[in-house]
Amino acid sequence: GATRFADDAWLLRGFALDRAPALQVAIDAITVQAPFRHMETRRGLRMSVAMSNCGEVGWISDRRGYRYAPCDPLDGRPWPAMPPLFAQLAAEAARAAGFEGFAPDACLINCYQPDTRLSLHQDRDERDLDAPIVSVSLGLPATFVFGGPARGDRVQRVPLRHGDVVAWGGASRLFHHGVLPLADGVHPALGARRVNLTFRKAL
Ligand code: MD5
Ligand code: FE
Repeated sequence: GATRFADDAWLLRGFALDRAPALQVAIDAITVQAPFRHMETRRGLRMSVAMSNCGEVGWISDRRGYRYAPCDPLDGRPWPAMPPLFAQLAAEAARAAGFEGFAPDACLINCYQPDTRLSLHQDRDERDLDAPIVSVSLGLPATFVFGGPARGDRVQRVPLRHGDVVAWGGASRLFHHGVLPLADGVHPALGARRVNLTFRKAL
């Protein structure tokens, strides 16, 4: 079932579990074309999360800042297409959380290894802030940290495991969030990593 952990924020435990093997095959194919890489921030810091993308546009960061771009800066070619399996899963999860008609055009693929973290931030580079965001967790478990509209708001910790899906919309779409440093471990299917698919309508 779906658990609401904030206004318009829904945790769908195990929603992607039966599709995890197929997702993994698709992720492997995408990351042969567009390998995971550590992007640089505007300030010149290397991000600890390794990233790739599929879809019409991909999220990138470099010394010029953050943006969505149609091509992979590593080779100048368009990002791999979003597999129908991905778009279907994202739309189904959004519907299960009460967001009808979600059609993502961007999927950021985050790869965490032990010690990798994602510091508290907001997602606000997207044009349509009314569209929800759907995130799919695969591999090692992580602790998701979820705050509020202000950076200093108190945070809740939400454990995310292999196959879990979260959908955010409405008010919580712009809330601060992050991921605590990944604990050591080996997942039977994915090895020593967590892979997160973040679906967005960016254009
Ligand atoms: C992750 N990724 O687990 C998360 C999942 C990112 C990112 O945060 O920006 O790549 S997406 C979590 C998310 C998205 C939109 C809103 C909120 C959380 N939220 O309001 O908490 O790699
Ligand atoms: Fe985020």
